[in-house]
Amino acid sequence: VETISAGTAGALQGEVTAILGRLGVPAAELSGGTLPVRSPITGEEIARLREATPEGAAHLVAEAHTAFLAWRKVPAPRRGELIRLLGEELRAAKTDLGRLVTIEAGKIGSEGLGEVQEMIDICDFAVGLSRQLYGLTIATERPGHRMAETWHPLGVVGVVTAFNFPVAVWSWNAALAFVCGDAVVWKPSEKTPLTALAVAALFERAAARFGDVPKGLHAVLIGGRGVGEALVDHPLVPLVSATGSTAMGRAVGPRLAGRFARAILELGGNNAAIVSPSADIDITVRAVAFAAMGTAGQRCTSLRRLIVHDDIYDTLVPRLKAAYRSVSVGDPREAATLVGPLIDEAAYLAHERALDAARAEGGEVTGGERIAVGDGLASFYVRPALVEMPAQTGPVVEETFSPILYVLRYSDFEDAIALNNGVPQGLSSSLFSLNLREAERFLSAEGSDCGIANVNIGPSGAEIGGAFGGEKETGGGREAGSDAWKAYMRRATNTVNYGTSLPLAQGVTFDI
Ligand code: UN1
Repeated sequence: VETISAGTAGALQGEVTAILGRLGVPAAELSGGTLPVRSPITGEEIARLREATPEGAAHLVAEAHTAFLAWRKVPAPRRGELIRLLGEELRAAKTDLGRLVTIEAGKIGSEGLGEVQEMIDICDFAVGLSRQLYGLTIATERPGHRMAETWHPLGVVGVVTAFNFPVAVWSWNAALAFVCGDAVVWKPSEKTPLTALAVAALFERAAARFGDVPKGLHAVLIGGRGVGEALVDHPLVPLVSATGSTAMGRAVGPRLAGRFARAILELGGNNAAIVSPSADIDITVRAVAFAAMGTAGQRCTSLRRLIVHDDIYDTLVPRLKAAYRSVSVGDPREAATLVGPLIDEAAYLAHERALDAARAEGGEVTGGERIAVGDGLASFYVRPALVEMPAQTGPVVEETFSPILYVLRYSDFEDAIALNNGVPQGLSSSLFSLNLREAERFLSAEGSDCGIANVNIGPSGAEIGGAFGGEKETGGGREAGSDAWKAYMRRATNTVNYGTSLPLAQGVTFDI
């Protein structure tokens, strides 16, 4: 076990209480409950929150539904004003909230701040959207008729989020849902409830400035599976947007389908990058380093598989190994750190299991070992692992939420695409190539089967302007930009007869 300097551990609870106080969460809310909250930086307990009960969750959903009935009558551009104010609150709170993300989720400083920036960006997007909830006018086959579609608010949207983007994923959903005229009930990860309380307090500040936001339009459910199930099963929740593991999606999806509710599922990824002989090596090394090691491999878009052409393998892989050996792993509060901790012990054990399984399949592992940071007992830091694999087998086809990059070889581009697509998950993918034919092939219908396909950038770090999500076991949902807003509204098709006769469609006659 390698040991790295401790940083300034110990004072985390005080800092958290102070930050939350500034953001509007009273200290009294942070103790006396049953849910311990730990910082992955040191493993120390930073709060102990009271948990909602399933009955309490049902009550908050009912209240949110009542709020929705009022909110849906507010004109959409006026609803956009609430999100404009939320964006202002987030700008003012960016340093504090970013720091809280660092403390609670273990992200390095720029990534904690980047997550808040992603929230600000989606607020801006949603404000513009509030004047663009367009429906179509459609040519009708009948004289004297007009056909159009109208988008109406949907209802209470359940939002279930994961620890790794504890606040941005809420914002992709909530900013759109509010301008679409919906209410939101949020079940954050049990591992990151403090950032959720902070965001809820900022929302309340924006709501107070707005003036007449109906009570209960936004609610947070702190707790575990029981409250999540109460949200997912509630008949007054027509849409649940859930981000997390494929296992979670398998539990949530059928429950929603059973009551014909909508689901936006953003589940596991197992993202690959193909490196062609024509690739710009400097760009490739930097992109791979960020995508595979950044966020300690704990993004759903993290790069997990690298598919390298034989002709470039011996140039690229040694450079990557050097980067893996030298990358700074440590306390994410220190400016020089690039790789912070894993979220908890379970994540570390999964990391170890995957590396053992890879070795058993003939994998050659560089790095991957645990690193003691501070006293090192209750925190779980690892050196990112690069694993040269003989074939795409065993742990390579699974998502392990840690910084493990499996490296595979190819000689034929079609085989590389087959490897890219040859896993159950379908979130994100990249190609590094300066060859136009390869690039267009990769992006074509016969290319990558993922929801995100990139050229000469890594698979992670998407902007909010595009629709975000993926296919197959990733769940098929789309969030954030493009026309993702349509999932948060219901569409009505309207036909109006302004003529003096009643022609029936399809030439049907029915003369009485
Ligand atoms: C996630 O990991 O759940 O594209 C979301 C990205 C980020 C979002 C990741 N904008 O990496």
